[in-house]
Amino acid sequence: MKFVSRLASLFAVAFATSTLWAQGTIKGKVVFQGTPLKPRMISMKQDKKCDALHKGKPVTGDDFVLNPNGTLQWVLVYVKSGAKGGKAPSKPVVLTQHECIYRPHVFGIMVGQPLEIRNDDPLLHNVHFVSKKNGTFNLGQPVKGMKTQKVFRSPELPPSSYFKCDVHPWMRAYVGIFDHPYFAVTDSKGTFTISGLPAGTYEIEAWHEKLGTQSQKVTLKAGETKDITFVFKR
Ligand SMILES: [Cu+2]
Repeated sequence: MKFVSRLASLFAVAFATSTLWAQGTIKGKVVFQGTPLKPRMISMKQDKKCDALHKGKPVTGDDFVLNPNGTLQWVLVYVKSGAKGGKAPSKPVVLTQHECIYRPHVFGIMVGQPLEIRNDDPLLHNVHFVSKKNGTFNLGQPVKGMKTQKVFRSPELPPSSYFKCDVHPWMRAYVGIFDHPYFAVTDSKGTFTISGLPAGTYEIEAWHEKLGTQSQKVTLKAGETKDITFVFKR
């Protein structure tokens, strides 16, 4: 009997500890209300090879992507304040130049985490990184299959940190560089998930290339999942 009660108290302690340390999740969606921006149509005629990859058809830009369900894609959502630390993953984030477009258009990476930049196209791209806190670099990738790795050293938010291509002026990708792992980018349903958060109060910010930033405070109990919505109006 004594053994059973001791076992029970042991379980109680284990349960309390796991609850205390349980990680929480902030997820949700980014909604758009108002008059949508007109899609930016990109003509690739100035590089015949790019144009041929799209069979001569114009391509819609990624700067304002309104999903069929009224949400926005390519919104970077991140913990602006209240979060600390975390080890940078050794697994690289991949930025691809595919059919003369950067993929993904917006992404997050941790300080110290490798970024692998790839050329998927049988033509010359020039990866030109511009920033205020992480210097600049400018590298040619003339051959399909080329890969280059880079690492960033300072936290920085877009739009000051971005990639362009000096050969193809329509190409652009934005990067958010973080000293913690709590960030996500909205998908084709406008949703995001930031998981692994300890209990606490966080300022969550959402950044859209054309519509600026929105923020809100979220208090998370241990192990809790909170569903939040950002609304961008125009
Ligand atoms: Cu290019």
